Amino acid sequence: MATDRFAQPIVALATPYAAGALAVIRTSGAGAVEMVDALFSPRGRLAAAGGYTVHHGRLVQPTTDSGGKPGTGVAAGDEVLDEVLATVFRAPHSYTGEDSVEISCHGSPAGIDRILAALCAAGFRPADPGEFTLRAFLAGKIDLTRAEAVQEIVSAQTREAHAMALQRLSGAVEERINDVKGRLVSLLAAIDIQLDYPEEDTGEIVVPPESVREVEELLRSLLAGWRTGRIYQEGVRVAIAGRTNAGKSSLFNALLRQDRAIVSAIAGTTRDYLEAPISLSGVPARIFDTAGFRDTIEEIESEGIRRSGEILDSADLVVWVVDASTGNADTVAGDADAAAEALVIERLRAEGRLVGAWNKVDLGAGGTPPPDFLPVSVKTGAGMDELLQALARTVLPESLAWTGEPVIDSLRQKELLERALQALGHVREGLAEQVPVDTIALDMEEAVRALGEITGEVTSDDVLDAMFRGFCVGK
Ligand SMILES: Nc1nc2c(ncn2[C@@H]2O[C@H](COP(=O)(O)OP(=O)(O)O)[C@@H](O)[C@H]2O)c(=O)[nH]1
Ligand SMILES: [Mg+2]
Repeated sequence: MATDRFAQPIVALATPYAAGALAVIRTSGAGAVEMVDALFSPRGRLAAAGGYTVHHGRLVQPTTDSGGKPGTGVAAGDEVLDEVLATVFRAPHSYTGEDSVEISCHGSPAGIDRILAALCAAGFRPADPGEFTLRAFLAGKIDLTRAEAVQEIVSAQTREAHAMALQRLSGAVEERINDVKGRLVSLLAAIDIQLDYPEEDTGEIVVPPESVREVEELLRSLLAGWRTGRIYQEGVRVAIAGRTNAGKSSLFNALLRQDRAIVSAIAGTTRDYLEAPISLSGVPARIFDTAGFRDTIEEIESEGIRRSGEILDSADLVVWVVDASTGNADTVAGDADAAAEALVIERLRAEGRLVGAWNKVDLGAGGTPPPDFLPVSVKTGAGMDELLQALARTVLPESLAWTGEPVIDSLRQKELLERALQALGHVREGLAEQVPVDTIALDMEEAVRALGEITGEVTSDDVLDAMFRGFCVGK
Protein backbone atom coordinates (compact mmCIF):
# COMPACT_ATOMS: atom_id res chain seq x y z
CA MET A 1 0.00 0.00 0.00
CA ALA A 2 2.19 2.80 -1.32
CA THR A 3 1.62 5.93 0.72
CA ASP A 4 1.94 8.26 -2.28
CA ARG A 5 -1.34 6.83 -3.57
CA PHE A 6 -2.99 8.80 -0.81
CA ALA A 7 -1.64 12.08 -2.12
CA GLN A 8 -4.16 11.94 -4.95
CA PRO A 9 -7.77 12.97 -4.37
CA ILE A 10 -10.27 10.16 -4.87
CA VAL A 11 -13.83 9.86 -6.10
CA ALA A 12 -16.46 7.13 -5.86
CA LEU A 13 -20.17 6.59 -6.07
CA ALA A 14 -21.35 5.91 -2.51
CA THR A 15 -24.88 4.76 -3.36
CA PRO A 16 -25.99 1.83 -5.55
CA TYR A 17 -25.38 2.13 -9.26
CA ALA A 18 -29.04 1.97 -10.19
CA ALA A 19 -31.91 4.25 -11.08
CA GLY A 20 -33.16 6.08 -7.99
CA ALA A 21 -34.29 9.47 -6.77
CA LEU A 22 -30.80 10.52 -5.72
CA ALA A 23 -27.23 9.32 -5.81
CA VAL A 24 -24.26 10.47 -3.75
CA ILE A 25 -20.80 10.85 -5.22
CA ARG A 26 -18.05 11.24 -2.69
CA THR A 27 -14.71 12.98 -3.19
CA SER A 28 -11.80 13.41 -0.79
CA GLY A 29 -8.22 14.62 -0.78
CA ALA A 30 -6.07 17.72 -0.83
CA GLY A 31 -7.50 20.12 -3.42
CA ALA A 32 -10.79 18.20 -3.72
CA VAL A 33 -12.93 21.27 -3.07
CA GLU A 34 -11.14 23.39 -5.70
CA MET A 35 -11.23 20.54 -8.22
CA VAL A 36 -14.98 20.09 -7.88
CA ASP A 37 -15.36 23.88 -7.93
CA ALA A 38 -13.77 23.96 -11.39
CA LEU A 39 -16.76 21.94 -12.65
CA PHE A 40 -19.36 23.75 -10.55
CA SER A 41 -21.52 26.65 -11.57
CA PRO A 42 -21.61 29.26 -10.12
CA ARG A 43 -17.84 29.00 -10.33
CA GLY A 44 -15.86 29.94 -7.22
CA ARG A 45 -18.74 29.22 -4.87
CA LEU A 46 -17.31 25.99 -3.45
CA ALA A 47 -13.71 27.19 -3.37
CA ALA A 48 -14.76 30.07 -1.12
CA ALA A 49 -16.97 27.90 1.06
CA GLY A 50 -16.32 26.87 4.63
CA GLY A 51 -16.89 23.39 5.99
CA TYR A 52 -20.33 21.88 6.60
CA THR A 53 -21.97 24.06 3.96
CA VAL A 54 -24.33 22.92 1.21
CA HIS A 55 -24.48 24.57 -2.20
CA HIS A 56 -27.00 24.31 -4.97
CA GLY A 57 -25.72 24.56 -8.52
CA ARG A 58 -24.88 22.74 -11.71
CA LEU A 59 -22.04 20.48 -12.56
CA VAL A 60 -20.74 21.45 -15.97
CA GLN A 61 -18.17 20.15 -18.37
CA PRO A 62 -16.62 23.39 -19.58
CA THR A 63 -16.21 23.18 -23.36
CA THR A 64 -15.40 26.88 -23.77
CA ASP A 65 -13.27 29.07 -21.61
CA SER A 66 -15.85 30.33 -19.19
CA GLY A 67 -13.14 32.42 -17.58
CA GLY A 68 -12.99 30.66 -14.23
CA LYS A 69 -13.86 33.92 -12.56
CA PRO A 70 -15.77 33.78 -9.30
CA GLY A 71 -19.49 34.00 -9.87
CA THR A 72 -19.34 32.94 -13.50
CA GLY A 73 -22.41 30.97 -14.49
CA VAL A 74 -22.75 28.39 -17.21
CA ALA A 75 -21.15 29.75 -20.36
CA ALA A 76 -22.45 29.16 -23.85
CA GLY A 77 -21.12 25.80 -25.03
CA ASP A 78 -20.63 24.39 -21.53
CA GLU A 79 -22.24 21.01 -21.17
CA VAL A 80 -24.50 20.75 -18.11
CA LEU A 81 -24.02 17.36 -16.44
CA ASP A 82 -26.61 17.63 -13.68
CA GLU A 83 -28.25 19.91 -11.17
CA VAL A 84 -26.77 19.02 -7.81
CA LEU A 85 -26.26 19.83 -4.16
CA ALA A 86 -22.62 19.93 -3.09
CA THR A 87 -21.70 19.55 0.59
CA VAL A 88 -18.28 20.93 1.44
CA PHE A 89 -16.19 19.49 4.30
CA ARG A 90 -12.92 21.11 5.30
CA ALA A 91 -9.96 19.23 6.75
CA PRO A 92 -9.77 17.96 9.40
CA HIS A 93 -13.52 18.05 9.98
CA SER A 94 -14.59 15.39 7.50
CA TYR A 95 -14.98 11.62 7.49
CA THR A 96 -11.50 11.14 6.03
CA GLY A 97 -9.97 14.13 7.78
CA GLU A 98 -9.24 15.59 4.34
CA ASP A 99 -10.98 18.28 2.29
CA SER A 100 -14.01 16.62 0.83
CA VAL A 101 -17.10 17.30 -1.28
CA GLU A 102 -20.19 15.10 -1.35
CA ILE A 103 -22.27 15.59 -4.45
CA SER A 104 -25.96 14.70 -4.32
CA CYS A 105 -27.06 14.27 -7.90
CA HIS A 106 -29.97 12.59 -9.64
CA GLY A 107 -29.96 8.81 -9.43
CA SER A 108 -29.44 8.05 -13.09
CA PRO A 109 -26.68 5.61 -14.00
CA ALA A 110 -26.10 7.51 -17.26
CA GLY A 111 -25.78 10.80 -15.40
CA ILE A 112 -23.56 9.22 -12.73
CA ASP A 113 -21.25 7.93 -15.48
CA ARG A 114 -20.92 11.41 -16.98
CA ILE A 115 -20.18 13.03 -13.63
CA LEU A 116 -17.62 10.39 -12.63
CA ALA A 117 -15.91 10.71 -16.02
CA ALA A 118 -15.74 14.50 -15.68
CA LEU A 119 -14.33 14.26 -12.13
CA CYS A 120 -11.70 11.72 -13.20
CA ALA A 121 -10.75 13.91 -16.17
CA ALA A 122 -10.38 16.76 -13.66
CA GLY A 123 -7.75 14.79 -11.73
CA PHE A 124 -9.62 12.54 -9.28
CA ARG A 125 -8.67 8.87 -9.10
CA PRO A 126 -11.38 6.20 -8.65
CA ALA A 127 -11.22 5.16 -4.98
CA ASP A 128 -10.21 1.64 -3.99
CA PRO A 129 -12.72 -0.40 -1.98
CA GLY A 130 -12.93 1.03 1.54
CA GLU A 131 -10.43 3.76 0.75
CA PHE A 132 -12.45 6.55 2.38
CA THR A 133 -12.51 4.56 5.63
CA LEU A 134 -8.85 3.61 5.25
CA ARG A 135 -7.99 7.29 4.90
CA ALA A 136 -10.10 8.02 8.00
CA PHE A 137 -8.10 5.39 9.89
CA LEU A 138 -4.74 6.66 8.63
CA ALA A 139 -5.74 10.20 9.62
CA GLY A 140 -6.47 8.93 13.15
CA LYS A 141 -10.21 9.70 12.88
CA ILE A 142 -11.25 6.15 13.77
CA ASP A 143 -9.53 3.03 15.12
CA LEU A 144 -9.65 -0.35 13.37
CA THR A 145 -12.55 -1.73 15.42
CA ARG A 146 -14.66 1.18 14.20
CA ALA A 147 -13.37 0.86 10.64
CA GLU A 148 -14.49 -2.77 10.65
CA ALA A 149 -17.86 -1.74 12.09
CA VAL A 150 -18.46 0.54 9.09
CA GLN A 151 -18.55 -2.48 6.80
CA GLU A 152 -20.43 -4.56 9.36
CA ILE A 153 -23.20 -1.94 9.45
CA VAL A 154 -23.57 -2.10 5.70
CA SER A 155 -23.86 -5.90 5.73
CA ALA A 156 -26.10 -6.19 8.81
CA GLN A 157 -29.31 -7.97 7.83
CA THR A 158 -31.50 -7.59 10.89
CA ARG A 159 -32.32 -4.84 13.37
CA GLU A 160 -30.28 -6.55 16.09
CA ALA A 161 -27.22 -7.11 13.88
CA HIS A 162 -27.42 -3.46 12.85
CA ALA A 163 -27.65 -2.30 16.47
CA MET A 164 -24.58 -4.35 17.41
CA ALA A 165 -22.53 -2.96 14.54
CA LEU A 166 -23.65 0.56 15.42
CA GLN A 167 -22.48 0.00 18.99
CA ARG A 168 -19.07 -1.04 17.66
CA LEU A 169 -18.98 2.00 15.39
CA SER A 170 -19.58 4.24 18.38
CA GLY A 171 -16.41 2.82 19.90
CA ALA A 172 -17.71 0.33 22.49
CA VAL A 173 -15.08 -2.28 21.63
CA GLU A 174 -12.34 0.30 21.30
CA GLU A 175 -13.15 1.64 24.79
CA ARG A 176 -13.09 -1.83 26.32
CA ILE A 177 -9.74 -2.60 24.71
CA ASN A 178 -8.23 0.74 25.69
CA ASP A 179 -9.44 0.31 29.26
CA VAL A 180 -7.74 -3.09 29.54
CA LYS A 181 -4.63 -1.84 27.84
CA GLY A 182 -4.46 1.10 30.24
CA ARG A 183 -4.55 -1.26 33.23
CA LEU A 184 -1.76 -3.41 31.79
CA VAL A 185 0.36 -0.38 31.02
CA SER A 186 0.16 0.82 34.62
CA LEU A 187 1.15 -2.65 35.86
CA LEU A 188 4.09 -2.52 33.45
CA ALA A 189 5.06 0.89 34.82
CA ALA A 190 5.15 -0.57 38.34
CA ILE A 191 7.45 -3.35 37.11
CA ASP A 192 9.71 -0.80 35.45
CA ILE A 193 10.07 1.13 38.68
CA GLN A 194 11.00 -2.04 40.50
CA LEU A 195 13.56 -2.89 37.83
CA ASP A 196 15.00 0.64 37.86
CA TYR A 197 15.22 0.92 41.66
CA PRO A 198 15.92 -2.61 42.92
CA GLU A 199 17.28 -1.15 46.19
CA GLU A 200 13.79 0.08 47.02
CA ASP A 201 12.30 -3.38 46.54
CA THR A 202 10.13 -3.92 49.59
CA GLY A 203 9.39 -7.49 48.60
CA GLU A 204 5.86 -6.40 47.75
CA ILE A 205 4.26 -8.06 44.70
CA VAL A 206 4.09 -5.34 42.07
CA VAL A 207 1.72 -7.33 39.87
CA PRO A 208 -1.17 -8.62 41.98
CA PRO A 209 -2.53 -11.78 40.31
CA GLU A 210 -6.08 -10.46 40.97
CA SER A 211 -5.51 -7.52 38.64
CA VAL A 212 -4.33 -9.89 35.92
CA ARG A 213 -7.36 -12.06 36.46
CA GLU A 214 -9.70 -9.05 36.28
CA VAL A 215 -8.19 -8.04 32.98
CA GLU A 216 -8.50 -11.60 31.69
CA GLU A 217 -12.18 -11.60 32.68
CA LEU A 218 -12.85 -8.44 30.70
CA LEU A 219 -11.15 -9.83 27.63
CA ARG A 220 -12.81 -13.21 28.01
CA SER A 221 -16.29 -11.69 28.07
CA LEU A 222 -15.49 -9.80 24.89
CA LEU A 223 -14.18 -12.99 23.32
CA ALA A 224 -17.30 -14.90 24.40
CA GLY A 225 -19.36 -12.36 22.47
CA TRP A 226 -17.68 -13.36 19.25
CA ARG A 227 -19.94 -16.32 18.60
CA THR A 228 -22.98 -14.15 19.29
CA GLY A 229 -21.69 -11.45 16.96
CA ARG A 230 -20.97 -14.01 14.25
CA ILE A 231 -24.41 -15.58 14.41
CA TYR A 232 -26.19 -12.23 14.17
CA GLN A 233 -23.90 -10.98 11.41
CA GLU A 234 -23.41 -14.12 9.33
CA GLY A 235 -26.79 -15.66 9.97
CA VAL A 236 -27.76 -19.32 9.74
CA ARG A 237 -29.02 -21.73 7.11
CA VAL A 238 -32.29 -23.48 7.80
CA ALA A 239 -33.37 -26.32 5.52
CA ILE A 240 -36.91 -27.62 5.36
CA ALA A 241 -36.84 -31.33 4.65
CA GLY A 242 -39.11 -34.33 4.76
CA ARG A 243 -41.22 -36.49 2.53
CA THR A 244 -42.96 -35.23 -0.52
CA ASN A 245 -46.38 -33.84 0.34
CA ALA A 246 -45.59 -33.46 4.05
CA GLY A 247 -46.21 -29.72 3.81
CA LYS A 248 -42.65 -28.37 3.37
CA SER A 249 -43.54 -25.75 0.79
CA SER A 250 -46.57 -24.73 2.80
CA LEU A 251 -44.32 -24.23 5.83
CA PHE A 252 -41.78 -22.31 3.73
CA ASN A 253 -44.56 -19.98 2.60
CA ALA A 254 -45.89 -19.60 6.11
CA LEU A 255 -42.43 -18.65 7.40
CA LEU A 256 -42.13 -16.15 4.57
CA ARG A 257 -45.74 -15.06 4.93
CA GLN A 258 -46.07 -15.00 1.19
CA ASP A 259 -46.94 -17.53 -1.45
CA ARG A 260 -43.60 -18.05 -3.05
CA ALA A 261 -43.13 -21.81 -3.23
CA ILE A 262 -45.65 -23.69 -5.33
CA VAL A 263 -47.85 -25.68 -3.01
CA SER A 264 -49.66 -28.58 -4.60
CA ALA A 265 -51.27 -31.85 -3.70
CA ILE A 266 -49.40 -33.60 -6.50
CA ALA A 267 -46.26 -35.25 -5.14
CA GLY A 268 -42.98 -33.75 -6.33
CA THR A 269 -43.94 -30.20 -7.23
CA THR A 270 -40.80 -28.70 -5.69
CA ARG A 271 -38.26 -29.84 -8.25
CA ASP A 272 -35.27 -27.85 -7.10
CA TYR A 273 -34.97 -25.71 -4.05
CA LEU A 274 -36.10 -22.23 -3.11
CA GLU A 275 -34.23 -19.91 -0.83
CA ALA A 276 -35.42 -16.86 1.09
CA PRO A 277 -34.21 -14.63 3.95
CA ILE A 278 -36.15 -14.40 7.22
CA SER A 279 -35.32 -13.18 10.72
CA LEU A 280 -35.44 -15.66 13.61
CA SER A 281 -35.59 -13.48 16.73
CA GLY A 282 -33.12 -11.12 15.11
CA VAL A 283 -30.82 -13.78 13.70
CA PRO A 284 -30.77 -13.53 9.92
CA ALA A 285 -31.69 -16.91 8.48
CA ARG A 286 -31.82 -18.22 4.95
CA ILE A 287 -34.51 -20.83 4.63
CA PHE A 288 -34.40 -23.48 1.96
CA ASP A 289 -37.42 -25.36 0.68
CA THR A 290 -36.10 -28.64 -0.63
CA ALA A 291 -37.46 -31.31 -2.91
CA GLY A 292 -38.85 -34.26 -0.99
CA PHE A 293 -37.37 -37.70 -0.43
CA ARG A 294 -39.09 -39.93 -2.95
CA ASP A 295 -38.10 -42.62 -5.38
CA THR A 296 -38.18 -41.07 -8.79
CA ILE A 297 -36.94 -41.74 -12.25
CA GLU A 298 -37.58 -38.21 -13.34
CA GLU A 299 -34.29 -36.55 -14.29
CA ILE A 300 -34.94 -33.01 -13.05
CA GLU A 301 -36.34 -34.14 -9.78
CA SER A 302 -33.42 -36.47 -9.07
CA GLU A 303 -31.10 -33.52 -9.56
CA GLY A 304 -33.31 -31.47 -7.22
CA ILE A 305 -33.15 -34.21 -4.61
CA ARG A 306 -29.35 -34.46 -4.93
CA ARG A 307 -29.05 -30.71 -4.33
CA SER A 308 -31.46 -30.94 -1.43
CA GLY A 309 -29.06 -33.43 0.15
CA GLU A 310 -26.24 -30.91 -0.12
CA ILE A 311 -28.39 -28.23 1.46
CA LEU A 312 -29.25 -30.60 4.28
CA ASP A 313 -25.56 -31.26 4.94
CA SER A 314 -24.66 -27.59 5.07
CA ALA A 315 -27.68 -26.44 7.10
CA ASP A 316 -27.23 -25.20 10.66
CA LEU A 317 -30.72 -26.41 11.35
CA VAL A 318 -33.13 -28.76 9.59
CA VAL A 319 -36.87 -28.55 10.02
CA TRP A 320 -38.05 -32.08 9.31
CA VAL A 321 -41.69 -32.03 8.28
CA VAL A 322 -43.80 -35.14 8.71
CA ASP A 323 -47.38 -35.57 7.58
CA ALA A 324 -48.90 -36.69 10.87
CA SER A 325 -51.75 -38.43 9.07
CA THR A 326 -49.30 -40.89 7.47
CA GLY A 327 -46.89 -40.86 10.38
CA ASN A 328 -43.16 -40.74 10.78
CA ALA A 329 -40.85 -42.47 8.36
CA ASP A 330 -39.95 -45.38 10.62
CA THR A 331 -43.59 -46.33 11.10
CA VAL A 332 -43.78 -47.49 7.50
CA ALA A 333 -42.45 -51.02 7.68
CA GLY A 334 -40.34 -52.50 4.92
CA ASP A 335 -39.85 -49.17 3.12
CA ALA A 336 -36.19 -48.71 2.14
CA ASP A 337 -36.62 -44.93 1.83
CA ALA A 338 -38.18 -44.82 5.25
CA ALA A 339 -35.20 -46.60 6.78
CA ALA A 340 -32.85 -44.11 5.12
CA GLU A 341 -34.97 -41.23 6.38
CA ALA A 342 -34.91 -42.58 9.92
CA LEU A 343 -31.11 -42.64 9.79
CA VAL A 344 -30.95 -39.04 8.56
CA ILE A 345 -33.34 -37.89 11.30
CA GLU A 346 -31.28 -39.74 13.93
CA ARG A 347 -28.07 -38.11 12.69
CA LEU A 348 -29.63 -34.63 12.71
CA ARG A 349 -30.93 -35.20 16.23
CA ALA A 350 -27.51 -36.35 17.42
CA GLU A 351 -25.92 -33.27 15.88
CA GLY A 352 -28.45 -30.97 17.55
CA ARG A 353 -29.62 -29.74 14.16
CA LEU A 354 -33.14 -31.14 14.24
CA VAL A 355 -36.44 -29.42 14.82
CA GLY A 356 -39.32 -31.67 13.82
CA ALA A 357 -42.70 -30.46 12.58
CA TRP A 358 -45.50 -33.01 13.10
CA ASN A 359 -47.73 -31.39 10.52
CA LYS A 360 -51.41 -31.52 9.54
CA VAL A 361 -52.65 -32.15 13.09
CA ASP A 362 -55.86 -30.45 11.93
CA LEU A 363 -56.68 -33.70 10.14
CA GLY A 364 -56.99 -35.27 13.55
CA ALA A 365 -55.21 -38.58 12.93
CA GLY A 366 -51.78 -37.58 14.21
CA GLY A 367 -51.06 -39.72 17.25
CA THR A 368 -48.22 -38.71 19.55
CA PRO A 369 -45.30 -36.99 17.86
CA PRO A 370 -41.84 -38.52 18.41
CA PRO A 371 -39.26 -36.66 20.54
CA ASP A 372 -38.12 -33.31 19.06
CA PHE A 373 -41.24 -33.13 16.88
CA LEU A 374 -43.76 -30.38 17.60
CA PRO A 375 -47.41 -30.76 16.64
CA VAL A 376 -48.35 -28.11 14.08
CA SER A 377 -50.83 -27.33 11.41
CA VAL A 378 -49.40 -25.08 8.79
CA LYS A 379 -52.90 -24.81 7.41
CA THR A 380 -54.60 -23.50 10.58
CA GLY A 381 -51.49 -21.95 12.14
CA ALA A 382 -51.81 -24.12 15.27
CA GLY A 383 -48.44 -24.69 16.97
CA MET A 384 -46.61 -22.32 14.61
CA ASP A 385 -45.50 -19.92 17.37
CA GLU A 386 -44.02 -22.80 19.35
CA LEU A 387 -42.26 -24.04 16.22
CA LEU A 388 -40.79 -20.59 15.56
CA GLN A 389 -39.59 -20.37 19.17
CA ALA A 390 -37.96 -23.78 18.88
CA LEU A 391 -36.19 -22.67 15.71
CA ALA A 392 -34.92 -19.49 17.36
CA ARG A 393 -33.76 -21.39 20.46
CA THR A 394 -31.89 -23.92 18.36
CA VAL A 395 -30.04 -21.39 16.20
CA LEU A 396 -29.37 -19.14 19.17
CA PRO A 397 -29.20 -20.92 22.52
CA GLU A 398 -29.89 -18.69 25.51
CA SER A 399 -26.18 -18.64 26.39
CA LEU A 400 -25.44 -16.87 23.11
CA ALA A 401 -28.30 -14.35 23.10
CA TRP A 402 -27.27 -10.72 22.91
CA THR A 403 -27.36 -9.01 26.31
CA GLY A 404 -26.57 -5.51 25.05
CA GLU A 405 -22.88 -5.79 25.96
CA PRO A 406 -20.47 -5.01 23.11
CA VAL A 407 -19.82 -8.07 20.97
CA ILE A 408 -17.24 -8.51 18.27
CA ASP A 409 -17.81 -9.90 14.82
CA SER A 410 -14.30 -9.86 13.40
CA LEU A 411 -12.15 -12.98 13.23
CA ARG A 412 -9.10 -10.72 13.30
CA GLN A 413 -10.17 -9.22 16.62
CA LYS A 414 -11.01 -12.64 18.02
CA GLU A 415 -7.57 -14.06 17.22
CA LEU A 416 -5.81 -11.05 18.74
CA LEU A 417 -7.92 -11.35 21.90
CA GLU A 418 -6.84 -14.99 22.16
CA ARG A 419 -3.22 -13.95 21.73
CA ALA A 420 -3.54 -11.37 24.51
CA LEU A 421 -5.22 -13.92 26.79
CA GLN A 422 -2.50 -16.46 26.14
CA ALA A 423 0.18 -13.94 27.09
CA LEU A 424 -1.75 -13.04 30.26
CA GLY A 425 -1.96 -16.73 31.10
CA HIS A 426 1.83 -16.81 30.96
CA VAL A 427 1.95 -13.75 33.21
CA ARG A 428 -0.14 -15.54 35.83
CA GLU A 429 1.94 -18.71 35.61
CA GLY A 430 5.09 -16.63 35.92
CA LEU A 431 3.75 -14.92 39.03
CA ALA A 432 2.86 -18.26 40.60
CA GLU A 433 6.29 -19.67 39.86
CA GLN A 434 7.97 -16.44 40.99
CA VAL A 435 9.96 -16.04 37.78
CA PRO A 436 12.02 -12.84 37.49
CA VAL A 437 9.87 -9.78 37.06
CA ASP A 438 11.48 -8.81 33.74
CA THR A 439 10.26 -12.09 32.18
CA ILE A 440 6.77 -11.27 33.38
CA ALA A 441 7.13 -7.84 31.79
CA LEU A 442 7.84 -9.50 28.41
CA ASP A 443 4.56 -11.44 28.48
CA MET A 444 2.69 -8.38 29.62
CA GLU A 445 4.17 -6.39 26.74
CA GLU A 446 3.05 -9.10 24.33
CA ALA A 447 -0.52 -8.76 25.64
CA VAL A 448 -0.39 -4.98 25.25
CA ARG A 449 0.91 -5.42 21.69
CA ALA A 450 -1.92 -7.77 20.73
CA LEU A 451 -4.48 -5.30 22.11
CA GLY A 452 -2.78 -2.48 20.23
CA GLU A 453 -3.19 -4.45 17.02
CA ILE A 454 -6.92 -4.78 17.64
CA THR A 455 -7.41 -1.02 17.61
CA GLY A 456 -4.76 -0.55 14.94
CA GLU A 457 -2.23 1.30 17.07
CA VAL A 458 0.27 -1.20 15.74
CA THR A 459 -0.49 -2.48 12.28
CA SER A 460 0.96 -3.59 8.99
CA ASP A 461 0.12 -2.88 5.37
CA ASP A 462 -0.86 -6.54 4.88
CA VAL A 463 -3.46 -6.35 7.64
CA LEU A 464 -4.88 -3.14 6.21
CA ASP A 465 -4.90 -4.51 2.66
CA ALA A 466 -6.74 -7.64 3.74
CA MET A 467 -9.25 -5.71 5.80
CA PHE A 468 -10.19 -3.01 3.33
CA ARG A 469 -10.26 -5.28 0.28
CA GLY A 470 -13.61 -6.61 1.57
CA PHE A 471 -15.19 -3.14 1.70
CA CYS A 472 -17.48 -1.67 -0.89
CA VAL A 473 -16.24 1.10 -3.12
CA GLY A 474 -17.41 4.46 -1.80
CA LYS A 475 -17.06 3.42 1.85
N1 LIG B 1 -54.84 -30.37 6.16
C1 LIG B 1 -53.65 -29.87 6.00
N2 LIG B 1 -53.08 -29.87 4.79
C2 LIG B 1 -51.84 -29.35 4.65
C3 LIG B 1 -51.14 -28.79 5.76
N3 LIG B 1 -49.93 -28.38 5.31
C4 LIG B 1 -49.89 -28.63 4.00
N4 LIG B 1 -51.05 -29.22 3.58
C5 LIG B 1 -51.39 -29.69 2.23
O1 LIG B 1 -50.54 -30.77 1.87
C6 LIG B 1 -50.28 -30.74 0.47
C7 LIG B 1 -48.79 -30.79 0.20
O2 LIG B 1 -48.22 -29.58 0.67
P1 LIG B 1 -46.82 -29.03 0.14
O3 LIG B 1 -46.51 -27.88 0.98
O4 LIG B 1 -46.84 -28.84 -1.33
O5 LIG B 1 -45.90 -30.27 0.50
P2 LIG B 1 -44.37 -30.54 0.12
O6 LIG B 1 -44.37 -31.53 -0.97
O7 LIG B 1 -43.78 -31.13 1.36
O8 LIG B 1 -43.73 -29.25 -0.26
C8 LIG B 1 -50.97 -29.51 -0.05
O9 LIG B 1 -52.21 -29.87 -0.59
C9 LIG B 1 -51.15 -28.64 1.19
O10 LIG B 1 -52.24 -27.76 1.07
C10 LIG B 1 -51.80 -28.79 7.05
O11 LIG B 1 -51.27 -28.33 8.06
N5 LIG B 1 -53.04 -29.34 7.09
MG1 LIG C 1 -42.79 -28.71 -1.99
